[in-house]
Amino acid sequence: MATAAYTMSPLPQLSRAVTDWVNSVRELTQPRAIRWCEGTEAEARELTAQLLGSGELTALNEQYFPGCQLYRSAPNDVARVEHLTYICTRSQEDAGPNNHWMDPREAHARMRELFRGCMRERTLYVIPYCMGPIDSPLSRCGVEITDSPYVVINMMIMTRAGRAALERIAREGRFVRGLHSTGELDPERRFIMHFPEELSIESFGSGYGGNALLGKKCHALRIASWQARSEGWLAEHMLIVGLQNPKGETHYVACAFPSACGKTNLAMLIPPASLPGWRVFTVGDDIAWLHPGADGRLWAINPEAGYFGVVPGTNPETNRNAYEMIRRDTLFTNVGLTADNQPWWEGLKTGAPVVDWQGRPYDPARGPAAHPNSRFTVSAKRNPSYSPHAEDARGVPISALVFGGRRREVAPLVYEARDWQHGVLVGASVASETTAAAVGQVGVTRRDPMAMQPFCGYNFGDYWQHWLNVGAGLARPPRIYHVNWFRRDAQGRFLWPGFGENLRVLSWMIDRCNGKVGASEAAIGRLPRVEDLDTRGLDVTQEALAALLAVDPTLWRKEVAEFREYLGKYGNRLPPALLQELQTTEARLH
Ligand code: OXD
Ligand code: MN
Repeated sequence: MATAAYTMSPLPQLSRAVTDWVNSVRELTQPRAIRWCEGTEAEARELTAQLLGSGELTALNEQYFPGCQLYRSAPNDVARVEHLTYICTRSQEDAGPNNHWMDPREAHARMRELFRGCMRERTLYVIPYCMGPIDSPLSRCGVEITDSPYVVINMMIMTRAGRAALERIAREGRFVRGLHSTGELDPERRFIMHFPEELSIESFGSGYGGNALLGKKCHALRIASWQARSEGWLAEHMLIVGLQNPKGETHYVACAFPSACGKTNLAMLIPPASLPGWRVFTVGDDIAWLHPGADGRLWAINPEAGYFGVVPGTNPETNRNAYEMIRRDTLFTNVGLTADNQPWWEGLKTGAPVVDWQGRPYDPARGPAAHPNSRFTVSAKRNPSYSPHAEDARGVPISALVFGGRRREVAPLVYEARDWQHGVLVGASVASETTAAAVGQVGVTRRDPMAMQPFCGYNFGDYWQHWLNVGAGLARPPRIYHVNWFRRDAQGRFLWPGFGENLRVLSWMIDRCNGKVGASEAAIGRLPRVEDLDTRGLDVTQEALAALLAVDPTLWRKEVAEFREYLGKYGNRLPPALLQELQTTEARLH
């Protein structure tokens, strides 16, 4: 909302605080030029043309993928680096055992040495951005300084970037400062530092995704989770989806799953033909900011404006909306190429790769054509199921919160927490098999409370207490669930078809919220009986359904004992109410 006074001003004149900071960074980093981002389409086109000209981007087949480009990252820079990601609070305990910690003075000193003169032959870009609808009181702003034009074009898709954001910063007088340089892409000189007490981020040595697009994980989760605690709301690793039932009632559900567990697919779910009359609307696919509303409900906005999604596996059966969405005006990173210059990835049922993600002739002996963490960056407006309420300033009201993980066994298809306090325990107990979204071993089960292990900007003990406080203040709290789409049988086969069929589970939750359907009491919470699920047209045997809804007390006693041991790390920061809930569950299991 540009005001007349602002409209004609050059950007550096809008906010003294931003300009002072840019000047101090210029002195430190010594760029050849400075460029402030207006956020216009013409500017995005010009930058893209520049990157195409320099060979950093490759244009894709214009007939089948109009307006699409390919970017190849350095082969040693392909995922988030959790082991090099730090929370730098004055007290180590405030960062908690869930984070790597460094003293802020030491971190600043190290980073200053890395940043000194690092932009000498480069342009410094200033990207003012707003996380959330530009006119929403729930949104928060930041400014990223970077020397990577690839980061700029990503940020212009993923956030509301440019003049309007800077005008808002000028009005509000506060913003998150994010300083980024790709450095030399040396993994030995790579750090992603967060200073929640200063609302600032310093990232050096990576140009990839969450390490470099500072609005996303660094701001909208790590720094925002800290901000949210002091302001009474929640910043969560959750998709937001609107589900309209055949009667025309829409319920919004927010779901927290670890990275690469299908959040984007669930957010864009296509109802199966055997469930006619349902419609699904995407509000967000990765991050939700949840604010208590005056009506006692929880209201959510998606702070992002685009999707930075995992490409492999995307096809018309797994996610038709995403498949259609990424066929134009999309930036691909680290996918393979076909002979006629179309992007190619594993799980795409058509075409064949001739070039792999590193630009080499494709040879299956060298691994997949597309990197398992290859990504698309695309505007949310390209999503055929984009919700008409995704831009609402007040957000959307949340009926249910869902936690989940990727578990071969133990966790049933779905269960419901008894109340909010029990729901916090359920969320805290999430564990999941790791994926390629972060550097490290893939497929090992790790604790990932609320799917926030890599993203919570402070001590989990304090975070769970904050969750309890937020719930205690809600007159009409959402119900809380846990799901597991990834249960397998003894032969290792998935028991549940997933994808569109997940709507059957979500529909049970909505009916629970409306008081229309039953459940059976189990030690861990409430589960649907087979007859409570809408199984019309579902191709799953009765035995498989029974296995999916089974709770094995022996496995669960072991699970809960491991969880108790894990919680021990949080010592006296652990909320007593959470321990009480754990005791209740233990007693029920014995
Ligand atoms: C992501 C992640 O990129 O969670 O969304 O890793
Ligand atoms: Mn994510």
